[in-house]
Amino acid sequence: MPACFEHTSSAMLNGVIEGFYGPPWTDAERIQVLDWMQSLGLNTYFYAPKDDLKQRLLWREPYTPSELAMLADLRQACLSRGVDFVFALSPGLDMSYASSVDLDQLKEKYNQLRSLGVVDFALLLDDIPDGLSANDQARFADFASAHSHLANSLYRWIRSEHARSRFLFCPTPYCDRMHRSHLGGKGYLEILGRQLDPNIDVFWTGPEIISSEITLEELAAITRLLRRKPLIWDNLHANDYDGRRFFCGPYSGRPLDLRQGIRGILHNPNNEALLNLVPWTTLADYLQTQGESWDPRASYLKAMRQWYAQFESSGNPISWEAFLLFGDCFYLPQQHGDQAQCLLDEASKVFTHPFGSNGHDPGLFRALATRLRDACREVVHLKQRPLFNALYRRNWELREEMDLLLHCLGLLEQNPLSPLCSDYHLPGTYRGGLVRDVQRLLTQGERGGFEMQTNPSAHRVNRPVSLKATDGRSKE
Ligand code: GDL
Repeated sequence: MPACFEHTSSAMLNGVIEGFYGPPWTDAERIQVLDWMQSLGLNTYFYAPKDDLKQRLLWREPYTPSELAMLADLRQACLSRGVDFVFALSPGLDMSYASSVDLDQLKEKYNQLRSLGVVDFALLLDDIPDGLSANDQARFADFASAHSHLANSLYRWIRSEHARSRFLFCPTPYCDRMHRSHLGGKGYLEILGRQLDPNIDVFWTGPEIISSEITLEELAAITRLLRRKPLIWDNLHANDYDGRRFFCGPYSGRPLDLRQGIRGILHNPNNEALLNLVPWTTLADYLQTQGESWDPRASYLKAMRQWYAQFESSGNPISWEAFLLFGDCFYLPQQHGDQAQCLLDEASKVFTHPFGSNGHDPGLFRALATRLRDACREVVHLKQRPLFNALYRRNWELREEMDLLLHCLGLLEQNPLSPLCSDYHLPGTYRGGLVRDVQRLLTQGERGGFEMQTNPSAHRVNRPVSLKATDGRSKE
């Protein structure tokens, strides 16, 4: 281990968090990610996969020699590309904050990484049970004091070996909404701000977990409470909460002046590593822009040009226009790209009025839907099979919907009163499954509220079946 080390990044921490729920990236995916990071000038890779069991649920269990070898290679791959490596543990699911045994076990686990030469660490206490056990209550006045105590102890211990080690901390309330609802107890952030060592960086995701906007003004209050600039954990493109989507829209909703009020931006992306080229290219563009204005769409178009080069098909070429329309269908969580929005608007004009009654010409809708369907057909033939694999599910679903809409348009054009049905979109196999059926019970309005579905037949797609009890008797 070098006696003296320099961080690649002396000031802002900008880079990638592997911090999502779901299968962690493979070695090959991580190398691809790091290659991109290097070429984009992103300086920090943060290892925190929620479902590396030994990172979170089974945090007490040591890594095996082969797991450690993987982490050593990963750290080395970071170093050789000029990227800082940060390692996190998330013991909050069952840790006792008053237990010296637990503290020692935590240190032992961090020590495994220290033995590899890792110097920067994090403690993540997001998404954990909210409150102290009886044992811990006897020792700590509140949750925030327990967390500050733990983070400070670890920080001092880590710094005792390397005076410049970084230590990052994720609090239990990590966005405004959680703060307002007093997650972690009333005054959590204020206590944390007071008690936490001022050199520890604190993560913040903005007004929401998935924040469409983060502004300097909104951060002022939190900066005051934390007594430090927050480090942004950005979930803008995370898709672990909805496996039917991914996001390739631009880094946006963050005005340029935000950069002055934060310690950095670590971006927790799409689970599928290969789908993050545009998010990271635009993030890097945002971070490096010198001027006063930031145009996410222009940055997106530039980044999409680069991504387009990877969409070579073994069949017919995908046109740039079709590729852009495809990307616009998977833009940002709360926003469709322009072309996709246009397609949706045109489709609404066709399918939300009695056909022909509004005198609308369906030509533009047909052209866009056909272009999109054809692009989806070609995505199947991508030369880059890992990219095809990453896109497969969402591509399939999009193509099915376009097929259906175009088919129904054809029926309506023959007879505006025609019943709309398709041999390829049948109940059970199309939009089927328990989750879809359950989703139909409560429909969500634009403002977030839910309405009950009071027509019971509307949500039953399968014929009723009799359930067999496990002892073989028939149950109703
Ligand atoms: C979260 C989790 C994160 C997850 C993201 C999106 C933080 C601090 N934690 O709340 O691991 O990927 O939501 O689902 O953001």
